[in-house]
Amino acid sequence: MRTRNPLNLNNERKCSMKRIIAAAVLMAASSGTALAAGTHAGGHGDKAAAMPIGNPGEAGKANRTVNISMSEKDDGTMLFQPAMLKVKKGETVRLKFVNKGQVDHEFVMDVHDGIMEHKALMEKFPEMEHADPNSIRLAPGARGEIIWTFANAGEFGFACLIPGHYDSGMKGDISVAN
Ligand SMILES: [Cu+2]
Repeated sequence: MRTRNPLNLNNERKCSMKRIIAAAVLMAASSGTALAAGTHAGGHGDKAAAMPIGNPGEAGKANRTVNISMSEKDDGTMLFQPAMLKVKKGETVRLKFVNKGQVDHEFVMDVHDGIMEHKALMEKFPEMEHADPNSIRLAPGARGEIIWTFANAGEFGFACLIPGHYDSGMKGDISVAN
């Protein structure tokens, strides 16, 4: 049950949101061009350094672990527990996830606008998965983790952007204090 590196399991199937956005822009700009086919590999990593919410952290610097579960309730509600994270600017945190539900779930953290943009894209391209370092997708029963350094103070968010899940309640807030 313990998965050492779930992020790398299906890399060839995944593509980053940046590439989805690029593909969407291309589709809008030109039709008929052979676009994006087979270009998904290696589409993530370095660009995370520029994210306002921070960047992938070093395991050795993580002095705190936060356990986050993903699940559904009988009434159709979907949720993260907890749905509120409080961290300090510069803090490196080990976010440990477990999908206790019956369907796939994901965790994506970003500025609120970024989450809403991702949400709209996921609704247009429901088959897309992101492999960005600020996200993780887990099958039912799977576990995984993200080690992250929250570089800037501010209010951020997280969500599951599999179509329908956000609207069923899968969202939360990250407050990064100075
Ligand atoms: Cu979900």
